[in-house]
Amino acid sequence: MPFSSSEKASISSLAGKIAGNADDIGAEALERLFLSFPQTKTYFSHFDLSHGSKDVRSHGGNIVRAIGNAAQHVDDLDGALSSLSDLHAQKLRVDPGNFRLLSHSIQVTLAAHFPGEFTAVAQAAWDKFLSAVSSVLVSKYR
Ligand code: HNI
Repeated sequence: MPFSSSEKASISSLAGKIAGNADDIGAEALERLFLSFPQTKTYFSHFDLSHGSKDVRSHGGNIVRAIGNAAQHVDDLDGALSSLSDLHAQKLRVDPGNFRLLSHSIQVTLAAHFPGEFTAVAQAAWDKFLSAVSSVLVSKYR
């Protein structure tokens, strides 16, 4: 589904704001994921999952940077996320249901950090964007 120009504006504005703080925002989203949905921790048994750990911060930063890159290519998410899509489908084999859980945790994190900007309209744009990103990341499973 294409993105309207106002959706693109909501996505790129917040993506720009989290880029400078990628490790913090990403670590918080992951911590929320692991606390609210403990079953997701099974994919990270090789990580130190304690609060503020280097593993969680660095992986959180990777996720936020990947989202930032996707935000700059909303009209070509398939192309922008192609190698990440291969990785998640072929190597990591993350159950597709987990992507909704991470998308939710990311949105809660955005709401907590940007209460003024993360309006209902902005959230709808981010929800659409994160579902589109997730669709690409699970598209190569079949
Ligand atoms: Ni995901 C690795 C981005 C959803 C489990 N993931 C990555 C990397 C990026 C990334 C970037 C690092 C790639 C590399 O090393 O080249 N992951 C994303 C994005 C989403 C997502 C943008 C959705 C928005 N990943 C998920 C979900 C799970 C998940 C939902 C499981 C619950 N990802 C992993 C695991 C790794 C991973 C596991 C490997 C981590 C490691 O370093 O060993």
